[in-house]
Amino acid sequence: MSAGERLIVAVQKKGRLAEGGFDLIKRAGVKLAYGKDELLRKAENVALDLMLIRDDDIPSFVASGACDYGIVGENVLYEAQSRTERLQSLEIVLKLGFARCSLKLAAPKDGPIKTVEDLQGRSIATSYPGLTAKFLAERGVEAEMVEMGGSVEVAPRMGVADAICDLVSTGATLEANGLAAFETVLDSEAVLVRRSNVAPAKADIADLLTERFKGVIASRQTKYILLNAPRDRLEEVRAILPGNDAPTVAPVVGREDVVAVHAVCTEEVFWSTLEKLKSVGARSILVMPIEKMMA
Ligand code: PRT
Ligand code: ZN
Repeated sequence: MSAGERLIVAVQKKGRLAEGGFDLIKRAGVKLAYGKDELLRKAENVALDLMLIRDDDIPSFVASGACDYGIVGENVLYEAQSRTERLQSLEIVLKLGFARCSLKLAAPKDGPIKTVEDLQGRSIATSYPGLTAKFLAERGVEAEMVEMGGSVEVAPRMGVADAICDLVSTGATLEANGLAAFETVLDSEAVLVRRSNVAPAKADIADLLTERFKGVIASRQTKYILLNAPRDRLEEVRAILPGNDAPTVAPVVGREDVVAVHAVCTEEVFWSTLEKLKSVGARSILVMPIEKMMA
C-alpha cells in the first residue's frame, strides 16, 4: 500500500482531548508502533497514522488536507468555523461522548450582571470571541470582546473585563474566582471531524475506523443483564429493563416457576433499576460491561 493511502487522523498531543482520544483509538483495536517521531505515530495493524498537534490547530490541519480526520472539541471547531469561512466544509462524523463541557457566560457573584441583557455596553473576556459575539448578536446585545489566551477567570478581578465567557465542567474554577454562570452559549463534547473530500483510496480505512468508533461508543453505554425472574412476572421485568424490549428467556433447571433472563440494555442501568427489578421478584441480578459490539 502506498504511503498516500494511509488515513491521517489529527489528535491532540497532550491535554483533555488526548486522553479520551487515545483511549478510543486503542479500544478501536488500533495498535500504535513505537516511534521517535513527535508529530506522527504510525499504526502497525491498520493503514492509519496519528498526527499529534495542539487542539486549536486541528480544524485547519484537517481542512487544509494535512490530515483527513480529526478528534476535536465542538467548542474549538465552531469557534474556528466562526472565524474562517474555509472551515465551514468540515463535517462532523460522530459525537464521541467525552471531554464534555459548556461554554458559559459568567460574572462576579456580587456584581450587577445577572442576565444576558445586563451585558449591554459591557466588556467580556474570552478565548471564544467568535461564538460569544454570535450568541450576543442573536440576543440583540452589544458588548466588547476582550480576547484572552488563558486564565480568563481572573479577568473581572483584575479589572480587565466586566464578565467572562469560558469553558466550565465542574464549575469549581468559577466558584474559586467568585464568579457565577448565568447563561450557556454552547454544550460541547469531543467529535470526529473530516474533510468533505477525503481521497477515495482511503474510504475503506475511514469506514472501518468510523464503524469501530461507533461500536466502542455503543458498548460504553450498553450493559448485559442476567437475572432470574418468576415466570408469572416476566412482563413486569421486561418493562423495567432499560432500552431492551426483546430479552432472551431460558428455563432454569429444576425450577418450573422461574426463568433466566438475558438482555442487552442500551440505556444506563442505575441502582434504582436493579431495585425495581428486585421489587418485582427478580433475583441473582448481574450487570456486566460489554467489551465489543458490532451491529
Ligand atoms: O495545548 P492545547 O492547545 O492542545 O490544549 P488546551 O490547553 O487548549 O486544551 P485542554 O487540554 O485544556 O482542553 C482541551 C479541550 O477539552 C477543550 O477545548 C474542551 O473541548 C475540553 N474540556 C472539557 C475542557 C474542560 N472540560 C475544562 N474544564 N477544557 C477546559 N476546561 C477548563 C475550564 O475552562 C477551567 O478553566 O478547565 C478548568 C477547570 O474547569 P472546572 O469547571 O471543572 O473548574
Ligand atoms: Zn488549545
